[in-house]
Amino acid sequence: MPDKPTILFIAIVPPFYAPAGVKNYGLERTYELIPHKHSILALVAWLRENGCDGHYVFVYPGDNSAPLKIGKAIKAVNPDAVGFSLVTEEMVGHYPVIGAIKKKYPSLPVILGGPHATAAPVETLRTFPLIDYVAIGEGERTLTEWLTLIHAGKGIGDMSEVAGLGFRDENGEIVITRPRETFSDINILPDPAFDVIVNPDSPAAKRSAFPIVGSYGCKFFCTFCAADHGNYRYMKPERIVNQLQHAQEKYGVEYFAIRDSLWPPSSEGLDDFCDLVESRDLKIHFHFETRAGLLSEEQWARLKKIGAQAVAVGVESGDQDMLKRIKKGITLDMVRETFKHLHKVGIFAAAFFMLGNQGETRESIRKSVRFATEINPALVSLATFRPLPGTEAYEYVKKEDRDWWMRGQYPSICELTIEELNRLREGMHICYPLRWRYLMQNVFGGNLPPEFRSVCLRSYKVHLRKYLVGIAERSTIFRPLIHNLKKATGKGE
Ligand code: B12
Ligand code: SF4
Repeated sequence: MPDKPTILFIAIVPPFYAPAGVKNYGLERTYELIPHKHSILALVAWLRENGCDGHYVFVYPGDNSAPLKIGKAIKAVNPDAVGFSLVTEEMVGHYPVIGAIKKKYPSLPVILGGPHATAAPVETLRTFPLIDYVAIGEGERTLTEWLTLIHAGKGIGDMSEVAGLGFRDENGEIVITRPRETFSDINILPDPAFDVIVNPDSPAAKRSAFPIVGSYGCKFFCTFCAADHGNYRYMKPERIVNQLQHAQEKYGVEYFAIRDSLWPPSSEGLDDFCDLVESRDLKIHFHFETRAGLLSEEQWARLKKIGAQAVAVGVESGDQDMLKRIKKGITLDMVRETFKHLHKVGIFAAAFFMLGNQGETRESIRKSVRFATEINPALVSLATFRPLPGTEAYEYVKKEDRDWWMRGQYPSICELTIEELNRLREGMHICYPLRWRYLMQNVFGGNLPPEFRSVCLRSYKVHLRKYLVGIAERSTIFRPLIHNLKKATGKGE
C-alpha cells in the first residue's frame, strides 16, 4: 500500500490525440495535441496539495499493448483506487477496460467522475455494475475525502458523509449523498499538474498545442450544453499568464490551445491579460474559442498583436428563432459585427454551426447556409447535434432513445432524419469554400497573413476536388473510370 492516499487515473484518449499530429483549425503548422484530460490535471494538483497523490496512464484506442501498459502502471503505483474521467460518448469504450481491471484486481475500488457521472449518477451505477463509486460535480474535495477513507481501509458503510458521491450500499441500493458545494473562487486552486502529461526533456511539448483551461462552469444556458450553467468562475489573468510562462520556460512551448468554452472570460479582463503578456515579453501563439459580440475591433487587434492566431466562434445557427430556441444568447447582428472585426484585423476565424437542434427545419438550415456565406469565415465547421445527458435538449429525446450513446447511434430531435442532416452537413462542408467571395476574402484579398491564405487556398482545392469527384461519380460516363482508378490505387471498395 502507498504511504499516502493514492489514485491512478486511466484514460483511453480520443482518436484526435493520435500521435500523428493534427492540424489545428487547418493551420499551416502542425501541432501535436497532448493526450490529456484537463480534469485529471486539476485533480492531481489538488490531491498533491492535500496530502494525497495522483498518477495518470493513457492508452490509444485499439492499442494491443494497452492491458500491459495499464497493468505495469498499476504495479508501479500500487494505488488505493483507480479513477476515470469520462464524457458520455466514452462510457461504452472504457467499460471493458474497467472490466479487465476488476477481473485482475477485484478489490481495487473504481471511481468515475466527469460530465457523464455528474449528469446521470443513478443510471451510471445501474448500467455499469463494475463501477463502484461516482463523483457528482466538482471532484477536488470529494476525491480527497473519499480517497483518504479508502486508504484507511473504509468501505461503503463509511461513505455517506462524503458529499457529491454515489455508490451501492450493502443491499445493492443506490445511495446518492448530499450535493457537493462548488468552489466560489477558483483562484484558490493550484495550477494543473502539467508534469503528469509532459516530460521536460521531450521535444513533443515544444511541438504541441499546449492545453490551458482557466474557468469552471459557464454563465450561459445553451440547451445543447451540459456545463454548470449560471455558475461561472474564472481565474485571474495573472494565473493564466503564469501558466503560459511556466510552460514556455519549463517545456519550451510556443503554441497554446486555450480550451475554455468561452474566452476571454470578460471583455474587461482582456486588457489585463494583454498587459501581462506584453510586460513579461512572452513570445506566444495561441487559438481559442469565443462568443460573438464580446470584443471590440481594438481588442481583437490587441489580441492579434500578442499572438492570437486563430479563433472559433460558436455561431450554431443562421436563424434568429433557432438561436432563441437554443438559448444561445446572441443575435445575428452580434455575429456579423464580430466577423467584420476579425476580417479587418486579419485573424483566422472559424465559425462553428450545429445542424439538428430542437426545431431545426429545412428552412432554418437554408438560413444557416446563407448566413455562413454572408459572414464568410476562413473555415466553417458543422456538427450534427447529439443530445447529451445533462443538457436541456436531452429532454426532447424520446424516453426509449435516451440510451442512444450505448448503441452509438444518436437520434434526431427535429423534423430531419440523422441521415438527411449528415448529408446536408457533408454537402455544406464541400460547397462552402467553392465561392468567389470566399477566395476574395481569404485568399486573394482580405487581411489574413500569407500562411493562412495558403491554408484557405488548400481548403478550396481539396473541396473542389471532392466536388468534381462527387459529380463524376454520379455520371454514367465517369463512374466506371473512377471505380477502376480507385481499384488500381487500392482506394476502391
Ligand atoms: C475543455 C473542454 C474540452 C477540451 C479538452 C477536453 C479534455 N480532454 O480535457 C476539448 C476541446 C478537447 C473537448 C473535447 C470534447 N468535449 Co469537451 N469540454 C470542455 C469544457 C469546455 C471544459 C471541461 C474542463 O476541462 N473543465 C475544467 C475541469 C477541471 O473541470 P471538469 O472537466 O468539469 O472536471 C471536474 C468534475 O467533472 C470532476 N471530475 C472530472 N473527472 C473526474 C474523475 C474523478 C475520479 C473524480 C472524483 C472527479 C472528476 O472534478 C473536476 C474538477 O472539479 C466542457 C464545458 C464546461 N464548461 O464544463 C466541455 C464538455 C466537457 N465537453 C463535452 C464534449 C461532448 C466533448 C467532446 C465529446 C466533443 C466532441 N464531439 O468531440 C470531446 C471529447 C473529448 C474527451 N474525450 O475528453 C461535453 C460533455 C457532455 C457529456 N454529457 O458528455 C461538455 C460538458 C460540453 C457540452 N457540449 O456539453 N472538450
Ligand atoms: S455552449 Fe458554451 S456558451 Fe453555451 S452554455 Fe455551453 S459552455 Fe456556455
